[in-house]
Amino acid sequence: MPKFTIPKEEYVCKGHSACPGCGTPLALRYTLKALGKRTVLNIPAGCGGVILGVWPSYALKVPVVDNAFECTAAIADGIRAGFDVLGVKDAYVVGWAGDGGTVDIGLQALSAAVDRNANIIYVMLDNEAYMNTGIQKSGCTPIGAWTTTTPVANGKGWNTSPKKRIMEMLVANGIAYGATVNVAYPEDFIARLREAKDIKGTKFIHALAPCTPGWRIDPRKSIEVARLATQTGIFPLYKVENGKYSLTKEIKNRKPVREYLRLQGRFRHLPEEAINEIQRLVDEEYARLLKKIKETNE
Ligand SMILES: Cc1ncc(C[n+]2csc(CCOP(=O)(O)OP(=O)(O)O)c2C)c(N)n1
Repeated sequence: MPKFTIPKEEYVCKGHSACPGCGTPLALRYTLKALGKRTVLNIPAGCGGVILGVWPSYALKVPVVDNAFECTAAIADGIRAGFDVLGVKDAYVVGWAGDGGTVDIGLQALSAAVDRNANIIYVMLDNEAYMNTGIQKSGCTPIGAWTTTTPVANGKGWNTSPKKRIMEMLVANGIAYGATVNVAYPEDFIARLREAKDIKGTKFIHALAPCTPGWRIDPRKSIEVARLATQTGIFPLYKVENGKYSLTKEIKNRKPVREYLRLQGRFRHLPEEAINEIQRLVDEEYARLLKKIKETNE
């Protein structure tokens, strides 16, 4: 008999309106399996806000506050403060925003919450663009990707700016706990949330989740693609606790980034030299991470 480590309870119901192969419902399920029913989600505009349905249909078993884009972390902190006044100690408050709603639009409120060490969990659902409004580039769009605002024509035009180093920014800002998670690794995803929930202060979870129309992938390959992001080292799984970095998923032999890129239409245009350059950048970034792990644990 296999030993199941993932809680059976489901807090995301059937009938949500996410696209087939979307990573967002999985990330929501894992988050709520880890935190349980005494959780309030606080969601701004983006796919996470709209796939849950329109009243009287609603696909979650926990309450959601639908907030303005810029203030996810501020409102989460406000709810926490209200709970504290009321003496509610057993509930978790989660800010849940997309990458656009975090690294671009909601960054100021998030940084201010870290300054106050607000006792909240902030999950950034990273599908690497503004997907809900039609695949525009965000600060988390990777180098090489096609988006509607980085259109490719005549062998050029794809996104050339690197992903914003949001974890680095928040570590420099003094975050209590930070971790990267990936919907292709549910046990690890749940373990990080469980770890985060008992730490006092602001916790940041950077969750990678594929968007099938935005990444131009076969919905049936969504998890395979997400797993390759970690297996190639493009999206390493690690955490930062008390300033100390550690890998949460060791990848012994990293696969070539080509395997990840070639499954996705958003990278289809890339010539061989661009793929080699992306490989070089990923190797460089991975080495930086290993160095940080070494230095912060000495
Ligand atoms: C202040 C404000 N600016 C712009 C919008 C329009 N808008 C709605 S959803 C969205 C994209 C959200 O992207 P992201 O946060 O990455 O989430 P995703 O849709 O990819 O899950 C935008 C720009 C808005 N609702 N409010």
